[in-house]
Amino acid sequence: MVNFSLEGRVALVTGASYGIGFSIASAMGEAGAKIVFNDRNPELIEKGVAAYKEMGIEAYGYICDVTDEPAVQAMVARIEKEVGVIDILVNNAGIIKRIPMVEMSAEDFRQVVDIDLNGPFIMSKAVIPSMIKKGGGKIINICSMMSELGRETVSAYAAAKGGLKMLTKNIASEYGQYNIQCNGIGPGYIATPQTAPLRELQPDGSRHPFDQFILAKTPANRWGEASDLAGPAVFLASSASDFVNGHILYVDGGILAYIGKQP
Ligand code: NAP
Ligand code: GCO
Repeated sequence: MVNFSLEGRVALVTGASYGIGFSIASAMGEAGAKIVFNDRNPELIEKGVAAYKEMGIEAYGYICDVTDEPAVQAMVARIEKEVGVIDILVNNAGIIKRIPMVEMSAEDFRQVVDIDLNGPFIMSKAVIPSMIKKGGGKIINICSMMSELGRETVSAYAAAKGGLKMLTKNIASEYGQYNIQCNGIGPGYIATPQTAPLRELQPDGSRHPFDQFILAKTPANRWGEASDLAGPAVFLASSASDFVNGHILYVDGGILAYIGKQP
């Protein structure tokens, strides 16, 4: 019988006080996992714990910036002591800065790559040794359409998410022998705070041009919801996907398959 249960497993989802991370962590909690999450902001940790509680999920929140290696190492050691060895890591924390490349400072470019690519490296490096000792584990990296495609103003984000796709394949290659599966989820355009600026109503009440553009590019003719990512994440976290490794699962309503509706 195919097993999608996460009973008895500890899942750490980074940046999961809200947004996609919260949706993925909630679904994993409903599938039986013990939920651990981190955020940089103490207020958001409190809000997040309360929001999980409202869903009947007892989540453990830790204040930690995924780019701070000593803090990440300390957080993972605390989690192992207080909750248990991490069986499932979801590298979800991420930012975007939408600036034309030639106007973007090296500092801004570095910050996006630091959080979106170095962060998943630091987090994965911290959890893999205990996964090996325990006999296996699951790492899920939240990639993006920009792991495959570019567009104006998102050079740093696309570079980071393209790198995250290859980091996913490399972790799969290097640690598959220890029964660790590392896969990616590539969300399409999802309605979260991160994309709110792209969906703002115009002064005349019409939809944002980018909003209309995405609808024309999406066969499903809608923006994704964070809940659309829950099932794919539980699948990749469960033993149902034990022979899936190094794969990026695009959850995009069909954007990558479609040339776009004729204007
Ligand atoms: P979001 O609403 O902006 O949430 C991002 C989360 O990451 C927040 O909780 C944020 O916490 C946290 N975070 C940021 N930097 C961090 C750091 N250095 N250390 C720890 N936590 C940090 O974004 P989202 O839309 O849910 O996206 C989540 C992931 O999906 C990101 O990796 C994003 O690139 C990816 N994604 C999003 C879409 C989309 O359309 N929304 C599509 C494809 C991929 P703070 O509040 O403290 O900043
Ligand atoms: C953008 C959007 C996208 C989405 C997502 C698409 O400005 O183009 O923010 O990058 O966040 O990554 O998969």
